[in-house]
Amino acid sequence: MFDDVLNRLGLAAENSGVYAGEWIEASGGPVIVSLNPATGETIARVRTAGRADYDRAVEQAELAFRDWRMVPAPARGEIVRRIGLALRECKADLGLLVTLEAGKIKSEGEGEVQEMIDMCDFSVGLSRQLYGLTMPSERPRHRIFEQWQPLGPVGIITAFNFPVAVWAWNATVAAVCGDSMIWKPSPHTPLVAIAVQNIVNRVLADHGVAGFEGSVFNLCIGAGNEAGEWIADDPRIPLVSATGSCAMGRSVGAKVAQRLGRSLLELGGNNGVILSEKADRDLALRAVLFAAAGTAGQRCTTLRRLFVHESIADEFTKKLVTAYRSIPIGNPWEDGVLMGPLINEKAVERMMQALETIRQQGGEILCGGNRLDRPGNFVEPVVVRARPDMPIVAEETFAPILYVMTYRELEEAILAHNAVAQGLSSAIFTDSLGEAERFLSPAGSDCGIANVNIGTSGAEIGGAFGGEKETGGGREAGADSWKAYMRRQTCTINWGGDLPLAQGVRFEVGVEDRG
Ligand code: UN1
Repeated sequence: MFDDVLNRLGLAAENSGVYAGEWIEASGGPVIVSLNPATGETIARVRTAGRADYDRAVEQAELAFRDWRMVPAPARGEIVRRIGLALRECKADLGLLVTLEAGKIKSEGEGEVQEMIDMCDFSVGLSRQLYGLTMPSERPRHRIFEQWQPLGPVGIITAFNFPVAVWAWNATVAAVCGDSMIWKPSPHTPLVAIAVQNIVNRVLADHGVAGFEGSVFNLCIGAGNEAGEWIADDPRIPLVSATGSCAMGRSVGAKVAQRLGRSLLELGGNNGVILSEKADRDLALRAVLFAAAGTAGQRCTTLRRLFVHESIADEFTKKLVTAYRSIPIGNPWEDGVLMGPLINEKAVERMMQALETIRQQGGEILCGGNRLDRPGNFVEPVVVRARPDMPIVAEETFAPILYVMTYRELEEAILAHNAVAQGLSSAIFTDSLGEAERFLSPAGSDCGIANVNIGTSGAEIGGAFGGEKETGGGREAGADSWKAYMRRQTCTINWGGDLPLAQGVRFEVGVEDRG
């Protein structure tokens, strides 16, 4: 049905999943099938990497790094600028492919490509702003400064739910920082990764920096977790940036730490909103709907826990349930649809198990929770009346389940809000300056993202993205996240003829000519 889109993005019925300077045969792993989660139909097949295929890709990244690091950063930025231009041209096609493969609604599919474009623009600017500080030296005729050097091949592990934007968070920044890379996407969304690689290849073929070996951008699609483990264990890869579940991060983080490598982890969230009685409730209702049911509850920033002031809880919950029942669910490429399917059958099963556990733990399901009687992985979004002490509330179920709880004092709400292992995104809805500032104070939200009068999801790329505690502590995208992709070097230059030592230490050896 969408064959022309696939054609334009360079996809065939069966594709190689490994790019190592060229698309290679990739015979080491099994052939995987990309399914449209809205229909259950096969979109295309992908041959996945075995160890030898992976090694070829890393070798290409290593080779390219030697030359890429010597290309001036603004010239690297120029390549990224051209990638941004190419993405603008294929925004509709690539966005639609995200919709077909990940099940996101059309505007969100295109939004992801927009996020990639934004990252390109940001990184181009960054390519002239990889600033190092200069410090005054305590010694005469000395200068101290720090500079940021390229790091090496970066491993990029991404999840199905932001299958291309998260690549851009990492790849565009890594590229201007002078790093080459190897990308391991989710096996649920291999086609969008191949399409992105094709776009990058086209740009490099037309405008690449001539005369160097290897390949800066490489792709290695694995059938399961293996390829991620190869990256995590590989001392040739000084930085592993991984986005996904806490379980994945724990495994990858431990392996990278074992070899004393560097990891940048962006893991699960269990994001909360505090809704004060002093808030604009209509605004809050709209924000809660997008944050909790948008992307079918499959963002790491999805709102999962809503703490409502007890004085407005009944009225707000009633409105919420009415709104939930009117969310249009359906084929994500159709206009007007706001909620598409879950990514796969397993995700539906996990959601159904979670609903069972919720009932057992005394949660009251106020609406939703049925699987739709049609092909694809469609479910109704769920509102649950819950208590913060229900164990399941502390878990991240990657599905549209919203726990509504009540509070009396703000302090109590903040405590309950912070009482989970994850620390990604959070928000308060209030028109009280005092309440808002309390939420943003050191004794407030403990998350990497803390918002006021705006939901937990849908962050812009300009700010650093990531979270604390079991979310992993990494920061990607904007602000000064680039520093993770470079090595810091402190340099002291002595331009005088003497050799004074720091801290006044004296170390004089009688070396003068005694004749
Ligand atoms: C994720 O779910 O992995 O803030 C990332 C947001 C998006 C990124 C989510 N910009 O919801």
